[in-house]
Amino acid sequence: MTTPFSRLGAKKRVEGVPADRLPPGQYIPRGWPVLHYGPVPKFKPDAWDFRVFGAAATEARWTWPEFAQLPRTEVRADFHCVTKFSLLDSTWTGVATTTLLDLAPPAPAATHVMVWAEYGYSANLRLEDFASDRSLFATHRDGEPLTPDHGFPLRLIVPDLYAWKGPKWARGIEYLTADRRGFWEERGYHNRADPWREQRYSYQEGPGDGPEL
Ligand SMILES: Nc1nc2c(c(=O)[nH]1)N[C@H]1C(S)=C(S)[C@@H](COP(=O)(O)O)O[C@H]1N2
Ligand SMILES: [Mo]
Repeated sequence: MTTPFSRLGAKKRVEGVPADRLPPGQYIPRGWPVLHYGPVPKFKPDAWDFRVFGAAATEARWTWPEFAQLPRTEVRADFHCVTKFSLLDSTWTGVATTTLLDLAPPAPAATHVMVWAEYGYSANLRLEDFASDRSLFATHRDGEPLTPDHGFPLRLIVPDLYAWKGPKWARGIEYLTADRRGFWEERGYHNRADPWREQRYSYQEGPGDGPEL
């Protein structure tokens, strides 16, 4: 019998977490760390919009009141940061990526997306990873609105990839007809970012994993 979440020192918990829940090299910290590059943007509801552009069948733009009216979904999922902390069992609520794909579909030639956030942060994803029925633009975690440092009002959650693939303070989707590296993918992180295959760094990439650096 295993004790769930027995402690390894004061902050690193690994024992007792079922092996199929914690990808290799990850641990459970206390609380929910805040991690990002640059300052926390201030939400300006009147200026905020969410745009779909690039290789789109038709471009789309939602203001904050419009976005807030979109159909909502709930996903229970874990979250894995490449710096090795994992957050298990969160309930995320927000707008499914599949809903946005239906409302503002890509052109047939689109293969990838770039998700854009405040201050020019970006993350690229294969269209199929973005379109997973577990991926969503979240406004809430465990019933509470996101706090500003965790991405309020909107962040992408892609449970099956490392968390840098989920921009906080998301503002738009660019459909791409060829893959292009996002912010961290240009700076040494793996283009694909599957935590179960421990795809942390770009030097681990094989042929076909990403565009030339
Ligand atoms: N806009 C933006 N989103 C971002 C980042 C960032 O630097 N800027 N960092 C990513 C990384 S590396 C991680 S691990 C998660 C951290 O989210 P958290 O601070 O809510 O734990 O946000 C991701 N989203
Ligand atoms: Mo991260």
